[in-house]
Amino acid sequence: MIETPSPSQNKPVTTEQTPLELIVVGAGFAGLYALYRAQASGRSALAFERGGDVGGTWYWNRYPGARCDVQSMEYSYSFDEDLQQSWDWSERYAAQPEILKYANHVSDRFALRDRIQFNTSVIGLRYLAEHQVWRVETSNNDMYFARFCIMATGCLSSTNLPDFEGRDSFAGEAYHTGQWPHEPVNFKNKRVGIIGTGSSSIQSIPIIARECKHLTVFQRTANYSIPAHNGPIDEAYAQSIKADYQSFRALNRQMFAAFGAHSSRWEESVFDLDETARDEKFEARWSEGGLGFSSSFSDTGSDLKANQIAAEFVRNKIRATVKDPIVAEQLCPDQVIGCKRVCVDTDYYATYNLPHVKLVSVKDNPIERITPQGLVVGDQEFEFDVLIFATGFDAMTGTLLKINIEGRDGITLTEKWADGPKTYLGLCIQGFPNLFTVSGPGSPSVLSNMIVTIEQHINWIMDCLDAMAERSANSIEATIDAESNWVHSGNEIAAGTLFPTCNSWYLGANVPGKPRIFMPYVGGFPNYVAVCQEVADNDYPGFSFG
Ligand code: NA7
Repeated sequence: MIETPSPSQNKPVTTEQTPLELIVVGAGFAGLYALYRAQASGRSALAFERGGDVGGTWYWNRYPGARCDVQSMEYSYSFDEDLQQSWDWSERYAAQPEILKYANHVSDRFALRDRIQFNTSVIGLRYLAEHQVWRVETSNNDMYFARFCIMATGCLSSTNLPDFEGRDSFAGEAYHTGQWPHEPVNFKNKRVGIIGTGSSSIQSIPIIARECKHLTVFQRTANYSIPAHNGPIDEAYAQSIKADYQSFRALNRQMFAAFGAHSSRWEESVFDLDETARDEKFEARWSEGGLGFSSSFSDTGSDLKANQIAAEFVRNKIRATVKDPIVAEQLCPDQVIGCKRVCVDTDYYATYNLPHVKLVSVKDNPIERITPQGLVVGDQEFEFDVLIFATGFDAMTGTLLKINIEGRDGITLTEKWADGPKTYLGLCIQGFPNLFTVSGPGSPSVLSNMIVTIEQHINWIMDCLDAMAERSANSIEATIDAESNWVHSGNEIAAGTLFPTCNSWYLGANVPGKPRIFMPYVGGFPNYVAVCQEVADNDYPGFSFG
């Protein structure tokens, strides 16, 4: 039964006739900024958060070594000068605890907590066309009404736990990296198995290996990883950024992925140089480390032959690091570099030189079943005390589709997206008026610096609400034509890149049965912002108002 909530700041009584202005789903970086903007503009707002506190992705992903792959000076909010001046990052790449501390700091500084219900999932959203409001049902059996919904649900917020036979029969300790316990996990004298070699695994393996008795890594697809060269933040560098932070932010917003303005990148083609000169440049880029390696030259991110040269450079680094040549070859990826998200590591490949670390390829011989003792691959049985699923996420759409979202005319989001996600600008969905997605499919999202994208999205949404107020509109909805054109042009841009050439989570290929659609907008952050701005400046073509 749905109960009437008792009145309080974070449990307001609402009705169809007296709705809140905004419901925000999620209290990660997107939800927090949405609340901040709502508060600053005097809009009533309430957020629901599944976790026990703020932070979203950084609340859940507490596995050993969890760290952002975008540098600290770039991965932070830019909306408040005092905030960005007063916060000091301790490392070049911030670790999860520090990012979570930052999310908490922002929540306290701007008094956002009062408007968040923690440990509360939104389980149903239904658009009541006759009232032009959304009815929101929560896991606490409460019900609220709001004019607008902002889905700040994150892109990597629904874990992917493959349906291995006997998966739940394991009798030891089992963890997923994306739902890591809050208490430290003790690996001392334990035999540990880890499934998956994506970023979460690549970050945690070197740390777990230092502590455990034996570590076995089950790899289906080898991944490219570039050294982070992490360390304490260079104070002089941090101060030089802070001296004119807004210019640094502006420079980064001009970058394809809204970060990396200070990283080396060459205008010339990889084919303009002879092998020696080319390798010197790759070497310099490798020494710098970080995500941008795969697009060091003008064509390494876009031309297959150029890309293969960059890929071979990394493979040679792996061969030079890993002493056992068989293991080294197993660790050498063969897909396009960058078509799966490149990883950024500290000592990942070198960890395989430790005598107690073993790599098992499950590429041709998949994991057959999980047993109470461990797992079985072919005729080999492995026994563990701890089994870690570093198997990733049902990315970008997983969390949205878990909520029963019913739009205008009773159509559900699950029905609407049966063949893959469709949005206009990655912000709105035809048939779902007054509902906005943040960093959703069709936006630069995971191909960009998420905090920059989040600020851009929320700013656009708030401007849109102002524009609606000016024209006394109660509802906004994407038209079917605008949505189709956006999806079509997004697919066309993606088809012209190297991105769809491998089985990545960008494509939904990691989740059995998920439609294979390249989900993020791949035209680059600056182009995306220009289109969004043009739409706003020209009275919102592609939208209908009611
Ligand atoms: P990822 O990058 O999706 O990695 C998941 C890993 O788990 C990847 O190596 C998968 O292999 C592997 N996997 C998934 N299912 C299976 C099965 N059934 N058998 C064996 N191996 C499997 O997730 P992460 O959490 O590491 O990183 C997510 C993002 O967070 C990352 O890109 C950064 O943006 C931060 P596959 O490659 O599918 O063959």
